[in-house]
Amino acid sequence: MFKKIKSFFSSVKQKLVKSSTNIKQTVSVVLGDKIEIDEESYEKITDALILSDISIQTSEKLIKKIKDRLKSEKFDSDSSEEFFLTLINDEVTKILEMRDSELLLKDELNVILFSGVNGSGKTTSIGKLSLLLSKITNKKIMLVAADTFRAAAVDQLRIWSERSNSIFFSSDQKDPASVVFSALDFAIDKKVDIVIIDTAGRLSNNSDLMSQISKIEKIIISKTNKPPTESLLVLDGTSGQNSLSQVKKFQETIGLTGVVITKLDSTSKAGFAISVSNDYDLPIKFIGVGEKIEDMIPFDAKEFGDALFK
Ligand SMILES: Nc1nc2c(ncn2[C@@H]2O[C@H](COP(=O)(O)OP(=O)(O)O)[C@@H](O)[C@H]2O)c(=O)[nH]1
Ligand SMILES: [Mg+2]
Repeated sequence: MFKKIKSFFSSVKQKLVKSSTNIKQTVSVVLGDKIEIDEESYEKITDALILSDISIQTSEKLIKKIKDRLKSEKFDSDSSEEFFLTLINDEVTKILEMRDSELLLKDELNVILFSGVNGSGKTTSIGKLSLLLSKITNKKIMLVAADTFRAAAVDQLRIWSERSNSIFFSSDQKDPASVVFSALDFAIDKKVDIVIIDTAGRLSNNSDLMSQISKIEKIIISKTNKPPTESLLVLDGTSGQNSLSQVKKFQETIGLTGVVITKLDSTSKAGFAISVSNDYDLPIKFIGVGEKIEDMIPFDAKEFGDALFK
């Protein structure tokens, strides 16, 4: 869907440079002029992958796949570093390609629910997405301010709706699920094509937050007779693997269809994205690499692999 404006987006390679430098340097130091990879080298490279915030489970899986391949493929000791990085790149891309990263949109009312903890980048990502969609489709878009916890959050979303020429829905109701209820009535009445729902990331406690998001999902199901078209969890890339526990909690509470990983421009931990996909069986739909609209990039496994390892 976004392919026709591909040149519009920032260069993933440039934005992920902090993450890629680490892995490449280690591989270069470890392999140096080795003519074969010994156990010690494998261990050092595994450590480097883990340090770049790929989970232990995923790092070990990658190394195992590479070992298996080297049983039948000859190790090219003339360009050991490049050869090895190509192997990792290949395996990482295979993992990331297993799940469909394309944003799903149907010819009916689409509901896109955004969830995630406070500050992860939900509102910004929604703003960028509505702008992107308004650029490439003629669909009627509506943003719903269901983060009733903070007044500033409502204004922040309103500004994005103005910039993207989309309909803005907010309400005086304090209960976010009630806001979503009214918003969906309105959307159905006005024949809106895409409803994007912004939610709160912090309530008085975590179980309140989880029951709130679950209630919102139930309202969507009862109003549209199906789960949200997309249910996207937004993760702060700078938290790296620390945010993996959030994935688990949200996944236990609602049916996620994918993740958006933000702030990958300001971290060396981009590797954790591979674990999100591998360990939780979720596609990455977008990555955020800065504050501008061109900095929210539709995820492409090959491009991501190349940015980290090529
Ligand atoms: N560098 C960078 N900053 C981001 C990105 N996405 C969001 N932010 C910033 O993160 C902060 C929190 O974002 P916000 O959308 O308000 O988070 P929310 O609480 O989840 O709605 C804001 O200052 C955003 O500008 C990104 O991809 N890169
Ligand atoms: Mg917000």
